[in-house]
Amino acid sequence: MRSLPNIIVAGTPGVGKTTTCAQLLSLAAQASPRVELRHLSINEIVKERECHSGYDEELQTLMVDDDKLMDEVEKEIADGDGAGGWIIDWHSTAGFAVRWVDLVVVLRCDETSVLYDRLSSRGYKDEKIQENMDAEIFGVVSEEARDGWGEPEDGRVVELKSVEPDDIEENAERILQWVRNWIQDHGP
Ligand code: DAT
Repeated sequence: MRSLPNIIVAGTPGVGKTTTCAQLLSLAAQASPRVELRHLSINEIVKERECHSGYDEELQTLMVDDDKLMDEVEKEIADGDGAGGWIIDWHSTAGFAVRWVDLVVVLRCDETSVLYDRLSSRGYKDEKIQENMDAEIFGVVSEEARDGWGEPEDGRVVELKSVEPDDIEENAERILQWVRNWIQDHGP
């Protein structure tokens, strides 16, 4: 049984997942009492443990081997110490077992010009920017999360706006508060 919840912070590239995770981990480390969250960057796992079959030049992305990736993820979050507290930073929820994850936070940036600027400053090609903007407009990540963890009213999927700089702090605070509530509800 986990003593802390596992959370996926998901969303289209550029919505602010890594920035929000960093802020959340920093708030949790400074909190009193401290909340022992740990960051699981799936990007790093894909690269470091070679969970891919090479680089797709057209799409400017690594071709992820989902089976291999999920084996590696399972080693960390399911077979590890089992204590939970993982903040999983990945654009997608695909492949994650529902039982591994207590909450999915989907960050949303519905201001397309803002998302465009963030993606173009990464040097993405126009096609890649367009593909990601379409995914954001159609809410692809959100739909996928709801397929696995239920509708937002069931309480395991939360959509948070990530447009303005203030949203980062606010979202990190909200997620930390959710963690505190979870601890209270599941405590010894
Ligand atoms: P992701 O991890 O979702 O790909 P990121 O955290 O790397 O995104 O953020 C991409 C860029 O956008 C980065 O320069 C920080 C900026 N950014 C993210 N969320 C923001 C927000 N809510 N307000 C202002 N800038 C934001």
